[in-house]
Amino acid sequence: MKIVFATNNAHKLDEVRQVVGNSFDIVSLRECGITEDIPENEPTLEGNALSKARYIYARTGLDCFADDTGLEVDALGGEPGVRSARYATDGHDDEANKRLLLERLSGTENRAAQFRTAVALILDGEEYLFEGIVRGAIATEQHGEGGFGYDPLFYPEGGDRTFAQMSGEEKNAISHRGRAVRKLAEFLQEKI
Ligand code: ITT
Repeated sequence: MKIVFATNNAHKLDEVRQVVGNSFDIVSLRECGITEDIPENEPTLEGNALSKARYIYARTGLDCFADDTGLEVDALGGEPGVRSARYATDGHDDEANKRLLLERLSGTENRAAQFRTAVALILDGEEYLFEGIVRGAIATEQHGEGGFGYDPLFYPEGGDRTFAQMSGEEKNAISHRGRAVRKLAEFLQEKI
């Protein structure tokens, strides 16, 4: 089965392909010839995931899914959340985002946080949502070179390594995205 993943983030594409293995043929936007930024102006992760999937479905007419992910920090009332990509600037400046997060949490003892992923699927014109959450804590400085985005600052619960200190497989086994995409894959297995 072929399904389009509506993302411009190459790291997400790698992670999702690793999770689904050979069970599905995940087609990238580049393979569909789509290079523009997909609008994400909704106030929730679910809304953005749906709007990205709808945009690609309207463009291609193909079954597709999208992922919207946010880092939700308890002491910041769930921020940066849906604004995680544009936390520090209008663009996707990971280094500035991480700096701002550390600044906002400076001197804060409660470092509890979670990553949350909403996956929206459009299959035969019907819409479905899946969620994956991992609880953890924000580090006081960056650790590790792997992963992407906020990974060097996130210790998943019960671990002493950040996501950026783990292999892709280790991250996927417990991550927000791994969890949401395994739900998606199970659902698709039942449908085909
Ligand atoms: P698409 O919308 O094209 O899928 P994106 O990079 O814009 O890609 P999001 O809006 O979902 O994706 O990302 C929100 C922010 O959270 C962004 O700064 C990412 O770097 C970060 N992020 C997303 N998933 C992450 C993960 O698994 N680990 C660390 N940071 C992550």
